[in-house]
This record gives sequence, C-alpha cells and structure tokens, in this order.
Amino acid sequence: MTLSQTSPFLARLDVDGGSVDPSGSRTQRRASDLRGYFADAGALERAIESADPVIYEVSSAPVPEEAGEVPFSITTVLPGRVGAEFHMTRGHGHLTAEGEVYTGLSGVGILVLYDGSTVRTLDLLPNRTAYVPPGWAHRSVNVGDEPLRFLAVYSGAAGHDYERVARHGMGARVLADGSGHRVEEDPPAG
Ligand code: PAN
Ligand code: ZN
Repeated sequence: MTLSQTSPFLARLDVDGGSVDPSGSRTQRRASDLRGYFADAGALERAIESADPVIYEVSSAPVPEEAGEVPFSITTVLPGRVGAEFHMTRGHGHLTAEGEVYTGLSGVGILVLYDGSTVRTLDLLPNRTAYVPPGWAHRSVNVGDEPLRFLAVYSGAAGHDYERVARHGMGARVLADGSGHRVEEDPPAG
C-alpha cells in the first residue's frame, strides 16, 4: 500500500463564508468565464458589460487530485439569472468512471445529471446528500434567492472533462417560471 504524502487533517467548513479552512485554492467564475453556457447569449453579454458578476466560486481543501486521494470542496453558486436561466456551474463529467457525493449546506438548488441520453434532477438542499454515479455529467443550479452552498467529495483519480458539456450541453436547462422554476429539455444539436 502506498502511503499518501498528505497528512491527516481536520477541516473547518465555513458555511457562511463558503470556504474550507485550511484551503488549497479558491476559484471564481465570472459571467465572462461562462460564455457559451447560457441559452441567452445577449443577456450574458449585458451582465458582463454592466458588472461582470461572480456566478460561482469553489474553495478546495488542500488535497491533491491523485489516485487514492479524496479531494473535497465547497461550491457557492450566487443567486441570480442570465435571462430566464438560473445561475449555474459549467458542469462536467469525470474522465474516469468515478462517482461523487454532493451534500447541501445552505440555499436551494437543483443538481442536473446527464448520461448522454437521460436527464435526471435531484434537489440540492441542506442535510441532503446527492449521489452522482460514475458516467453522469453534473451541473448545479441555484434556484433560490440566497447563495447555494454544497460540499463535494470525489475521487482524486476522477479528472474533469469540460469539453463534452461545453459542446453538447446537459440535456436540460433550469429556467424561471413565475416565482419557481421549471426544467426544460435541451437536446444536443445535430
Ligand atoms: C465540483 C465542481 C464545482 C464547480 O467540485 O467542480 O461545483 O463546477 P464545475 O467544475 O463544473 O465548474 C465537482 O463536481 N467536482 O468534481
Ligand atoms: Zn464532479
């Protein structure tokens, strides 16, 4: 058995601040980082021109993305919309057949899962853990008025494939519908 180079440690989850302490990295994605992801490209450009808001950020624990390790992070998706579409992460699949668990910390969200033909949605809520099986691309959407925060725990061997979702989407979009939301089919073009 190979011994990890990482020492055992205890992390504090700052739910209100959306950070893991100790923290390995903190990544922000602004509207300008998400060109091509939202259906309403004009609304996205207007958002970029006005304030280029942060759409989401990820605070990761100092765990290497290597086989055997188990990285974890808190994602915060800020509330808001681009046109009718709620703020969301880019979404990705894993490069290897590795699953993941998402545990809701605060706010109200929808986890969209897509295996290339079937779309599934799960509620992302505090004290609920959503299971992402191997082979399912995943994207988190904030459908509430407050920041959506969740803890993601995954395999260090997973790797992240953004290409496929960037090109073919997630099979569905989550749109505002009155004071609530609806999931609309978004089949891949071609
Ligand atoms: C999460 C995501 C995080 C940001 O930690 O990486 O929510 O979403 P994108 O990676 O799609 O931009 C996870 O699923 N890790 O595997
Ligand atoms: Zn993932």
